[in-house]
Amino acid sequence: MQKQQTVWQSGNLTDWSPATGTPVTLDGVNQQTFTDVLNGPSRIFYKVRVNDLDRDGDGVSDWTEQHVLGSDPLAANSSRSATGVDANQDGVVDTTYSGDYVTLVERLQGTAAAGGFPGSGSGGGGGTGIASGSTAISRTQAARFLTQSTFGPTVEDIQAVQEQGYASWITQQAALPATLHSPYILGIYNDIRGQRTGRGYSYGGSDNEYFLFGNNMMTAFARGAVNGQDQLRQRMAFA
Ligand SMILES: [Ca+2]
Ligand SMILES: [Ca+2]
Repeated sequence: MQKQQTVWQSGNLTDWSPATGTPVTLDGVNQQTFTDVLNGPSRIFYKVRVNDLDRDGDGVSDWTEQHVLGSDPLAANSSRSATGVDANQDGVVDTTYSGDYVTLVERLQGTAAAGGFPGSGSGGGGGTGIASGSTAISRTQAARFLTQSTFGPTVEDIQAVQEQGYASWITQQAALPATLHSPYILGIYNDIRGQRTGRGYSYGGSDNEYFLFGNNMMTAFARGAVNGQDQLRQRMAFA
């Protein structure tokens, strides 16, 4: 059983309390019968709450402990010791999280070396023997990486980094053909000498003695930065 069902009762739909009575198990199904409800002196409302079973109360469901973390569903700190958290970083521990919950959060974020559990100071996770997950890249980590290596993370890039890993993504980026500025410059040069249909550049002078402003070189770079697939190369050029 991975779920916990509880029956609650209320007389006014606002104040709820656990319903009295003891369920019985019949053919593997928990049942509870309430008597004298319909003809009682006042109305009573009932509702059923279904929660993930968390027998050790560490904030991690039994199912997750057994099938994801491999931790003990009957011991709150089976994977590591409890960790104090100083969320506002004023030097005072605000609350304490159970060790298994911290392990779950680290699993979601990636390992301590690459991200870790916020507030755990030393980075946590070391030497606890918690298996695997060491190569998992969280969306947060991927986004942080892409903020540094591109002109902004996209959903597609985050997915790619998560799937490929950092090194493979960099290798792939390096192999992409370079987004060159010269085709754009040549394009507007040809345009100004011809039909002048382009609106994406600026020029001065007269019809016969025209010239391209120097800032067209800057827009060539910006176009590459925004549209180029070789984001890493463009970002390095920018740096
Ligand atoms: Ca638990
Ligand atoms: Ca546990």
